Amino acid sequence: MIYNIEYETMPREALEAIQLRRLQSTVERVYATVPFYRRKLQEAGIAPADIRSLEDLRRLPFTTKQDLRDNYPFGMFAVPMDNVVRIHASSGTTGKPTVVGYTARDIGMWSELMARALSAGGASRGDIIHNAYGYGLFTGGLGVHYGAERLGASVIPISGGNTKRQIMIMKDFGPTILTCTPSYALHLAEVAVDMGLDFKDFRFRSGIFGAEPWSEQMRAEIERKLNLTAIDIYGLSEVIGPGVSIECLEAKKGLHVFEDHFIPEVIDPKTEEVLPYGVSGELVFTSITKEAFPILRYRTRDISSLNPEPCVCGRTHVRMHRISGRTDDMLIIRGVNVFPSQIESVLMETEGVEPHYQLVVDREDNLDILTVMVEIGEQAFSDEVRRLQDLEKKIAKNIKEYLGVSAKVKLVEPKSIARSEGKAIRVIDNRKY
Ligand code: DLL
Repeated sequence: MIYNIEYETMPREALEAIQLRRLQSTVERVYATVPFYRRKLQEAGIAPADIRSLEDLRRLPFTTKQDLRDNYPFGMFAVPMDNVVRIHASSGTTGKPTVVGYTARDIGMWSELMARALSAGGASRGDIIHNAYGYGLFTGGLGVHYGAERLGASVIPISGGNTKRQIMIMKDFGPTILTCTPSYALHLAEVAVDMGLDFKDFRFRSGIFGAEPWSEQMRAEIERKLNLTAIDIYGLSEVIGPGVSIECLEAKKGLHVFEDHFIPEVIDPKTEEVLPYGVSGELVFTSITKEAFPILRYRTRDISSLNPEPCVCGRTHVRMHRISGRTDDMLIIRGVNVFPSQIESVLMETEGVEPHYQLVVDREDNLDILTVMVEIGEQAFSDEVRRLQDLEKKIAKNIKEYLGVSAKVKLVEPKSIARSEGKAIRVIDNRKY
């Protein structure tokens, strides 16, 4: 079902007129209220009045994760803190997270977009939504939650983890829509089998899965094992959280971008030139309605392409291809974004450890397992076993505390990690998507 017929099926011309008006007012507002944007625009020689058509979007400077980091924590907010009612965060490239804020109106807009998304994925008022995205600083849990309530569905705010209890609740409460990461969906299916239960006996119709990369093969496996229709949902904290785009139940072919709120572009990551429809490159988003944290031309590092062809579902919003990779080295481990550089900073703060390490990522029972192999110095290597085990534990604890992700730490002999002539190979990802 289409939640907002007027906006989701708006003819292109009318949609573009709204986009232009909203873009102009966003540029005016950030110019007036965010010193970072004013400086960037001035450096590029652009005044807000220069934005006369949607084509002029290309003249605006890009925004990157580094810019957010430089303005940590609240430097890019466009309203006084008095008007900020919610703060979320996700991992930055080094120690500090990427922080975003929302006004009450932003939360209202986001709830509407998530109601639209859930609706596109097959949910409606009568549904019970089992929401196993994490609640907290991560945008997944609360994003889905507010959308589910806006839709008028019943939401079970179960959050992540405690899998056996989740299965018991599924059996007893009879939820009809499942929301979680695709890898957790497969893990749930396995645990159910271990408990002597089968998803065929549950009442799920649709699952709305995202927050990490997955593939058509994985979709087929999830649909078979969980006995439901699997829908891809995409989003990122910097733009709003989940609810930037979603597949429709009718086509399941590309994710409709909510273009009345976000303008997508695809660029060549090297030349930064805008690429035509159908060509794969880096996704860039501009928010055109957000108040607390508007963002101009945010470089997502996610790889995709855009398809403007009409869709059988009737929505007129452009579709993005499912994410096929990233242009940087960010890993997503059990839904947590992790940069190798963050692990490196933890290691570098630990005495006795050498700056040679490798991250190995595996998927066991559909759960991501991160193993950090670290070389230790000759001195430490001659220590007793117990001391080495303590060191492993200490590093694992620091990684957990610092990054929020569990890792197995393995100390290895001096000089045993292969040296490379060029770029060090820091990551071995054995997961099959
Ligand atoms: O993952 C928001 C979200 C929550 C999306 C729940 C969907 C469902 P971040 O933690 O900021 O936000 O991570 C954003 O996750 O740049 C992508 O690399 C990746 N990602 C998100 N959705 C998908 C997807 C949330 N459907 C980063 N397919 C993004 C592939 C995805 N990658």
